Amino acid sequence: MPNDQTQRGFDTVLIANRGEIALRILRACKDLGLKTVMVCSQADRQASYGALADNFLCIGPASPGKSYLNKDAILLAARLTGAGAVHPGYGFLSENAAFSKGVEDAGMVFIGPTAQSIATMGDKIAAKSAMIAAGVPCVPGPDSELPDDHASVAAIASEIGYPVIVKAAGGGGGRGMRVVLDAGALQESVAITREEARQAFGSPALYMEKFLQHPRHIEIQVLCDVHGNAIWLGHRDCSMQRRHQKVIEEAPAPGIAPEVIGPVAQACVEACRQIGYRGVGTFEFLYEDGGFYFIEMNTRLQVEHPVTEMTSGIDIVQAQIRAAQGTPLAIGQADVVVDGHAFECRINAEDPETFLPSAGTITALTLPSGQGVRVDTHVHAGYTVPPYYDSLIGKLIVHASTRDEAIVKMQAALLEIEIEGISTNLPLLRALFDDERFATGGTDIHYLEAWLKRRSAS
Ligand code: MV4
Repeated sequence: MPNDQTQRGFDTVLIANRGEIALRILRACKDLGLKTVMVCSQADRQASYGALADNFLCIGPASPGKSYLNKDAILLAARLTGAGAVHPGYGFLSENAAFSKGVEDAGMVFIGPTAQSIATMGDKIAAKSAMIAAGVPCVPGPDSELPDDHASVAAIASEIGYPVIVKAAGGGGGRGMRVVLDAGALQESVAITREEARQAFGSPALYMEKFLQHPRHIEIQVLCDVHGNAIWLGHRDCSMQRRHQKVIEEAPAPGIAPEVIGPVAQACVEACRQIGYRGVGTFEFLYEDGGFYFIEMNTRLQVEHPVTEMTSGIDIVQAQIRAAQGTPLAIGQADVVVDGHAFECRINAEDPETFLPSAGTITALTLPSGQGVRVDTHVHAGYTVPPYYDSLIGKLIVHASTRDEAIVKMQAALLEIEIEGISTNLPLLRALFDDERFATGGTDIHYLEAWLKRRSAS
């Protein structure tokens, strides 16, 4: 009965991903007594974490399109190995509605939301409508597609008030959007964004919002079962980013009063119930001048989930898998207690000045440890970072009673960690944890890029 949401037992999980998250998921499966199948590309055949799985299969060439994005190859591997569920991790097929449907149509469980939920949140206009219906505060601007005629578009823009931002309905994560400063730039900006949207997303549909000029990026983590129970596990600040790539994340977001975010989070949970959301999800907000404005919902496990694990004490990947099995949530909202403060540094194999990827062999590796220090990584001395994938090679996570103590702990951990043989962004991370404004907390989404500009000028 693959479509009965409450009868979804499985004893073997196929992990359709690579690197640190593949290992993270493998560990959660083992904790739950589940067997694992790991699939990989030819470039990852040597990866040592493969040997930890009960089954390790190569499904195609290095090119992601032929391996980690190859739905048929993954479904075939699942069938051949008797997997009852597929975990997509993040990136790759994790927010692909057709893949969720393909897995479930094949009689297996997709460890993630339904194809319907993924499709709704993938359409940013539909997502915004769903949020408005649940009372989630959104950025000013209509939850409908921009009309074709310029006069109507101009009327919408002046109603919102400049500056506005034009976004592709099929975009997200910073793709397919353009800021418009005044009425004179509107017509051309809309035309260009429409063409880009048509090319990139196969749909010219656009929508318009008030452009917020100095927001922070704050997100709310939710967890839902298939019985109508939904809770939130706290919030994170992910404002420290460059070109839409997060560099440092923390939980909780500093300086946010519980009475301000509480009702927003309650509305997120209500939205989950209304759409029949299942598993884990993240509501992304812009936070400016004391107000929260929904921008997108991510329907996957996120890279930065560990900071919420550290502050909530909940293993989010285990919880996600249990939810997929149809197990009712074991805890209610009152059981969620946020304890202390956590930071995550994303460690990337890249040049710390130019940000160019740095593939190659790690010749020596020293990892920090100790109370409240966690490293999520698949790499080791002798590991070769392939050039074909994302440059993330690991995450350094610390947890302490207060934000100030967590900063000190991260500074020490960043001095302990040594990675030789490839370039990494560790020098950048060390410099940021020594930055006074960052130490104060609450820097906005533009802070890092402005900081880098100042640094290269001096
Ligand atoms: C915005 C915005 C300002 N105003 N929307 C970028 C990624 C995508 N999730 C939405 N994004 C933005 N939407 C309005 N109405 C500014 C951004 C934005 C941003 C948001 C979050 C984190 C980093 C960012 C970097 C540049 C722009």
